[in-house]
Amino acid sequence: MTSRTRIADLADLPDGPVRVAGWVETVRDQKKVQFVVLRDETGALQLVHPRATPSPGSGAEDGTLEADPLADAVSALTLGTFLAVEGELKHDERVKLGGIEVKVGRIDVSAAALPELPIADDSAIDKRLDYRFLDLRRPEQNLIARVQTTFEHALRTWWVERGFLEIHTPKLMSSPSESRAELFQVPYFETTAYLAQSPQHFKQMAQSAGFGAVFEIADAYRADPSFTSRHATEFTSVDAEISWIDSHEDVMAMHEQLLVAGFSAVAEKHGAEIEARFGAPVTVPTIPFPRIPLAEAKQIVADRGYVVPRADADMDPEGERRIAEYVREQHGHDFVFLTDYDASIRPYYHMRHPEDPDLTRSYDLIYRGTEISTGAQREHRVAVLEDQAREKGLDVAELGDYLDFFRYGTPPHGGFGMGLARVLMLLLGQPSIREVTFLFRGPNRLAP
Ligand code: AMO
Repeated sequence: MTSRTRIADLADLPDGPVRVAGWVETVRDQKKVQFVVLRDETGALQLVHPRATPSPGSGAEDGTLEADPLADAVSALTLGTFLAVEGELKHDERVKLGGIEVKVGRIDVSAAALPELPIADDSAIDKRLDYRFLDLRRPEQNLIARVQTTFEHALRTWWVERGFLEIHTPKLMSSPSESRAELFQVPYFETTAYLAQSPQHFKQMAQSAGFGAVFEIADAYRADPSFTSRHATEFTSVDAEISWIDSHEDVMAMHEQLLVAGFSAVAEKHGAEIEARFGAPVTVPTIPFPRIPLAEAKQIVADRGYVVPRADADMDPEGERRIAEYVREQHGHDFVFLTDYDASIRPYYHMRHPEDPDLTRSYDLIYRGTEISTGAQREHRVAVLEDQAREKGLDVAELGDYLDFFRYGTPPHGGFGMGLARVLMLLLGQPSIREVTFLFRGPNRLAP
């Protein structure tokens, strides 16, 4: 392994020889001195090379430059080129970029970039996605990747410390995991397989397996033709499922504590940098998050002048924005659980309220006006589950394996699924999940 000092670690070193490595961000090729800004995954550094000055009597006093192979190498550097540099570190508070610079002694080009980069910082998002590997070099994108890492790590830690098991469920399935809508089918030898729309079936299976509490962070697939800022055809779904709950309230209690753990870790580790780069602080939410039954939320929004188009339907995006506005005004909170959805707009596997079977023990979580999650207590009594499936017009035979999970004993259970990119987009004030997804997949985006 080539030894190198990461740029962020240079400030703590004394003046002296160092080896750094990264890519060329800018070159200022002046007559007397050359400057290169070198960036790595931790920061940017000024490299300096004073051109060789002509020695008296060399015949070069007339303005021609002294032979200086290093200067020629610097002049030849194209933006984006990856290279390693050996040189002398010098602390100098006049240097704007971090008060340090490295005087170049030797350059080893790893791979030179073509002379013209195909995108700039302000290129349109589609063009940037065509060259996502270059787009991801921007410090904002690097920060997003670090925030995602910290957030996921904090969720995992929170779960693992509480005895949850991490599961990896198959993404190739013999039956649809949510519904026949938005379903990708793939040829599978002599038959057809479906790509998992969520780990729903198998995280519930883990309850019947006696695992108690499980989580998974993995891809989910939806053949969703929409081009909104919050829909992808492949997305990272954050899922949890727990046994022995009394109602969806227990799921919400777990969900909000988990998010506080995730947001606290992000605020602590990246809060200052997020504020500097994206202009807004990270707000760690307080517990409990407000909870409003869906019917009441629709009424609140209607009273404030917006009638959700279909009375029997879910909140539409405008309704979500309006209810979030109300919650911000009344409770000073960025989150709201909308609860007790009508059975008619929920999947058959959501448990109904015993005292009002038209309503489910379910919720959606809205963050800054956008849905980030759905959760519920599940119907674990197989006869009731079959009835509810039939009521929705489903072929019970097609659900075969899934229903078997509940035929040999199962505890009461529930859980949620949450879109990782939606959380990051809203947390970091980004305009689209395309900005916070390593490689976005949509109806017209299959490469790179
Ligand atoms: P649901 O279908 O509401 O519920 O999905 C849960 C969350 O996943 C995210 N999501 C998406 N993100 C990006 N692009 C998409 N096309 C997309 N579709 C969904 C959203 C959404 O809130 N099995 C249930 C969850 C459960 O009850 O445990 C489910 O999948 O953030």
